[in-house]
Amino acid sequence: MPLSVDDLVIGLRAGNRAALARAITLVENNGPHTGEILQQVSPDLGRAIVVGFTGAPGAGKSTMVGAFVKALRTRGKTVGVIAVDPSSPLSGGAVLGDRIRMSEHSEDDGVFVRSLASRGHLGGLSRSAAHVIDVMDAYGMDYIVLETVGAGQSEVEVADIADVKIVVCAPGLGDDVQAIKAGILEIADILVVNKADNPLAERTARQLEARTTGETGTKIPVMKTIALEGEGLEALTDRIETIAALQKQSEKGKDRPRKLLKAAALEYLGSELDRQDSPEYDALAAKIVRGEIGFEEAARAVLKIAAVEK
Ligand SMILES: Nc1nc2c(ncn2[C@@H]2O[C@H](COP(=O)(O)OP(=O)(O)OP(=O)(O)O)[C@@H](O)[C@H]2O)c(=O)[nH]1
Ligand SMILES: [Mg+2]
Repeated sequence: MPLSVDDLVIGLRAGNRAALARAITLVENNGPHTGEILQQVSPDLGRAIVVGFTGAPGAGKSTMVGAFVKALRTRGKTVGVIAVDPSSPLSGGAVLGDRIRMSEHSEDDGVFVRSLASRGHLGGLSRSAAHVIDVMDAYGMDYIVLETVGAGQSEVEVADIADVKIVVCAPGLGDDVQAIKAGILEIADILVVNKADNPLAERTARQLEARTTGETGTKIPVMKTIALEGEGLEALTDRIETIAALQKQSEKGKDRPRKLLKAAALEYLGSELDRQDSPEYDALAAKIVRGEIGFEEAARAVLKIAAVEK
């Protein structure tokens, strides 16, 4: 590597774009120097506001992220964008599409876009995203925007890293609202029904309003947008800024390190369990099959075994 990590971090802090690109490449796959870079930037972290957009494929997330970036730039804010590519080979084109859609910002120094491929296993993706967030934060981005498809557990985890979580829905869900992956709607700070140019949007918005109560027991606000035309994006951006400001003041705003710790612990435990070839696990599994113990009890026993064997 031509530059030392020290020089790289100096460049990053000074807002050097090449240093940003380089640092992201180094940390996104947890390569060598990752620990050193993250350690050196750690005093700079926690300034950026991380906004996650998640939702079903084709709901309009990328279009909305593009419009959101535009709204933020008009307000003089700098933005890093991380598009998380689900592992499906079908999505190769979507990522390309994302790049093209973001290209009106490609000449803009205040915007930096990076796509992450979800190689490897669950948890690896949230770690990669977390690393890239840290690097963008240290660079001085005011906002960091994450786009993820809300299809699997790993995407829920990635979305969970965000300070402000937006779930994007398309109109005409009907009874399918029930089918939206459990746990996705509940994590939202704001639910957005996009494609409000579709007459079904109003009904979908009302169905969502009727159904959703957030983690704190309060109703989750439902907003409508036409991302393609930028309609509703000013109101959405206002709302995001308000929620972000409140969170930065509250304890909840300091949650990111805790969430990352949880993700790291789960990932660690998962890989330990995958590696384990213990007859004790087999015995527990057999007991579950015979109905002698429940899953929760067995899981507690597994944690004990894992702790002892370390
Ligand atoms: N009618 C209408 N179409 C929209 C709107 N927003 C986005 N679209 C279209 O919906 C399609 C999907 O939009 P994307 O922004 O790629 O959706 P996405 O959620 O990022 O899709 P994936 O990343 O593939 O999951 C595109 O053809 C968009 O042009 C909208 O407000 N109204
Ligand atoms: Mg997309």
